[in-house]
Amino acid sequence: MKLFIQTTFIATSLAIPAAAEEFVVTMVGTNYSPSSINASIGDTIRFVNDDATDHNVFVPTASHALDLGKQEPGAEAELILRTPGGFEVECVFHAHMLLQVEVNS
Ligand SMILES: [Cu+2]
Repeated sequence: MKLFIQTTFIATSLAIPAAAEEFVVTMVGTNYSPSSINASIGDTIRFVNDDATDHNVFVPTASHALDLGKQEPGAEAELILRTPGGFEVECVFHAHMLLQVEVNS
């Protein structure tokens, strides 16, 4: 039983890179800040709405398609990066809000 637990623990550890980073992207002044991110698979982006208005993170790129839904002021949402490649994050409500993300394998 003990051996089984240790083996399971090692397998789980290998699946999650130890150096995974969290990038905090603030939505403020109807902009994403920062406006570009260079990340790796396993990293997380945490979107924090510091604005007085609603936002809605979405990605139209087919390989990374995503819709995090409406975020009210003060709300946070997380995106775990699982697929390599580049994509652009937009906002349903503000066409000029853009965030470039590059995910390295
Ligand atoms: Cu917005």
